[in-house]
Amino acid sequence: MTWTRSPAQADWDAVVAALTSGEKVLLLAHVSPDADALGSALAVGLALEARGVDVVVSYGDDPFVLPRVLRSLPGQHLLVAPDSLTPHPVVVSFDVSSIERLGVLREAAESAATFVAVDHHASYTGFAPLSLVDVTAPATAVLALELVDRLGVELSVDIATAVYSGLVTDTGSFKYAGTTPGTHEVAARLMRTGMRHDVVARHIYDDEPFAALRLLGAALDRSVLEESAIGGLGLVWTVVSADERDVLDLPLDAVERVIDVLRIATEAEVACVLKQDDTRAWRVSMRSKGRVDVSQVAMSLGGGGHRYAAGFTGHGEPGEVLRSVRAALDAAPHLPE
Ligand SMILES: [Mn+2]
Repeated sequence: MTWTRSPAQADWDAVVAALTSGEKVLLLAHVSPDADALGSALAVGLALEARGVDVVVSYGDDPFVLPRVLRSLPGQHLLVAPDSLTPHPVVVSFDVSSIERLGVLREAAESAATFVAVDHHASYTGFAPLSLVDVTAPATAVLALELVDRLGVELSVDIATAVYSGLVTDTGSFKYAGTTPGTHEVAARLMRTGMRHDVVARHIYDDEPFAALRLLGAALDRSVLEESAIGGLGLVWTVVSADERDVLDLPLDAVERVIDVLRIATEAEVACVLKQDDTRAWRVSMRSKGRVDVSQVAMSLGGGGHRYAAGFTGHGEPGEVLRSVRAALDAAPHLPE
């Protein structure tokens, strides 16, 4: 199934009807939530709260660790850990491209009377009975904003802050190719509420413990450039182990910045970072400048994402995981710039 069109009017109406039916609503971000997933869920959560709906927000991480993106997100009073959740008849997932990305909350979603997915991934698998999916949206947060509007809730500073956090994250601060004039119009509308875009930017991009800088330096220092990889397009990669994080007492999301720096290397079309999580699995992040669709590469390895940014989870020795990445990259078609 391909998802190329905007959601149909009837689907929007059905979702608004479900959310305002008087039933309890559970809004979900994907595991290890980023600002787009959690910002979208919290924005809609705040809107539903304003409408008097009984609503909570969660994500299926076990243990339930609060990610650093929460520093910029309002609505945190809506968060409930998975083990404290009661059954909810209406469940909506945000920015979740495949059912596995619901983690320990998969069952809670699949057993709900109404299960909706709101997403913008080209790799969205169609797992939910009701889908609001637009693969041309630069962020799920844009769809969340439309949902807020359709709920008839006035755009508050808090809702705008949550939406903006997702938008600025998924567009790479409005740098990625998916950014359109419409993206900036959405951003302008959000800013007109008086929200503090400078504070959001600082919390998301410019606020790390000193130890995270040490880790970044070490990860860059050991990075490897393979100029002849991917038929000469070039690959740059590095690895960050769980032991190394433990020594510096850093959570997994402290490694997030490494790929953002690594990907600027001129000689490499694709950047790849292997981050070992606390279960010793490898979370593999990939970034492309556009000549290779890394979402296709990630999907062939059990993950997903977008043309320019994608990832998957690998197991075993890092060298083994890298071999599978190289093989998948070599098999990927070269696209025009
Ligand atoms: Mn997203």
